Amino acid sequence: MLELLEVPGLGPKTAKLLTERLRISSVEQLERAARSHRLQRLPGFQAKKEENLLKGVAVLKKGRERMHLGVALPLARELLARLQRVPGVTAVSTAGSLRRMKETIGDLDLLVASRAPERVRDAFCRSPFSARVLAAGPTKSSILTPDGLQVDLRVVAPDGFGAALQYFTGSKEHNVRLRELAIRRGLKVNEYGVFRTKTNRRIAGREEDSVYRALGLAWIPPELREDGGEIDAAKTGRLPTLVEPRDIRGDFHIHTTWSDGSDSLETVAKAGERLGYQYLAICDHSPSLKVAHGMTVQRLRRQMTQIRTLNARAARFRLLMGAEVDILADGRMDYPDKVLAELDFVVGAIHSGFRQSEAVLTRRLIAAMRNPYVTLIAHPTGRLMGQREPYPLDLDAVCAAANDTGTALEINAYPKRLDLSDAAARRAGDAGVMLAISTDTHSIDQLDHMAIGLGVARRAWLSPRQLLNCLSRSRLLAWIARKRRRLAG
Ligand code: DGT
Ligand code: CA
Ligand code: CA
Repeated sequence: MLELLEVPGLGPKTAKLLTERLRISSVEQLERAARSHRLQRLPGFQAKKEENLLKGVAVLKKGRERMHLGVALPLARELLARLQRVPGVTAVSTAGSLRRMKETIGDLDLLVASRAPERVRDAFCRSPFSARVLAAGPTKSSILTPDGLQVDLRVVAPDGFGAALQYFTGSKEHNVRLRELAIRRGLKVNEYGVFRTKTNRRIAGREEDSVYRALGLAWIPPELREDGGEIDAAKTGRLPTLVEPRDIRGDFHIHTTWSDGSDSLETVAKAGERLGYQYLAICDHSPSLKVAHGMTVQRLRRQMTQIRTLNARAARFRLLMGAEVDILADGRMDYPDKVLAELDFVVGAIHSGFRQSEAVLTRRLIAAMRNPYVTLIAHPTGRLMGQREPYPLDLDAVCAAANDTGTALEINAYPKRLDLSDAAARRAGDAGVMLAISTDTHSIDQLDHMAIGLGVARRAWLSPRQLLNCLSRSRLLAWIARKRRRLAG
């Protein structure tokens, strides 16, 4: 029954009915029964309900097939640290979709340079991460981790590391384009290097950047290698200056024990200071979100007092007084304007009424953006990978309103959200919208999800000037004040 409860939209009552009446205990059995319309024999089961359960199964299966970055990144980090220590290893790197920071990863690809490949293979296949060895050759091995995730390892000679890294980073589509370009220039690219077609002489391959240079291109950051115009941009010197970790001055949308977070204001402040940030915006929930212990106005004001006290002790770092405020079904905010005006930073979020139509949801978000005090729209499409599809939204209209009102849109870095997605964030960025990466942190270890949000921002071709996080504290506050002045008068 527990497995059935993982299906989005399937509650305990239905699960009980399914196990007792139809002896269904797995997601696979449920899918088969729904497809052959056996569920409709149960009391109270209409075709619509059967259809909805099938949709839930599809969402769940999609989430299971591929791992999200929150799982893949730490796993890769640990494996690489282990391989780095094997004698004879001169370089290690991630490759494939993880190096490109795609939002979900099919299998993990790792690349190692070494003159003693057998030692690397043995260390890999005998590590505690290997529950089953699928292949163990001198240059290519594959394992399954105890959680059933596949990891592919390739070991190459040090003088071909760059070419192999380029090749195994992909994407396949990017590599196809690159090979076409090479042929037009009388060259050949493969996993061993760049060669002149006529003489078969190798002209590049030790460093990845030499591969691109040999083809007349600037080095292309892995996050852009999706055949989305990056090769033309590299040819003509129009690659964006992508945002880097060191550009990030702070984080927004942080929860504490005042609502549903697990760390105190003080702990969060210390963690932000340790990260070298100038600011963290504390954004606990508003009263409508009862399940998350939303704060009454009175409690919010008590929290503000405590933040002021903490800030008085800090030297360079500051907590910003904020809130994650529900956007109600009719587009009004869950705190009155005069309370919002007391805050430094206001995140507007939809947490209910996901089934409204596209027109209504779009109007609702735009109404929130017209509020002078709303700084940022959180997780604009509401998706939760493996759990909930995004709700329908007119993204172009939302972007236009964001520009009009001076409101930023969020790239929520929580691994199951990544909302806006890379594609949507690129569209918003192209439309001139200001974006913000927030970790939506509920415990301080999640502040590290910034790296994942940065991956999305980079895949969206974003530069520091397009991100709120890259503003110094005083510029950030000035940016917020401008909207308030313009719309509140
Ligand atoms: P994934 O694993 O589905 O998230 O996506 P990738 O991009 O990691 O794909 P994967 O693991 O099949 O292959 C890793 C990289 O190897 C891929 O990005 C491009 C490169 N590659 C080069 N030639 C080929 C080829 O003939 N087939 C495949 N599948 N990949 C190739
Ligand atoms: Ca892969
Ligand atoms: Ca692979």
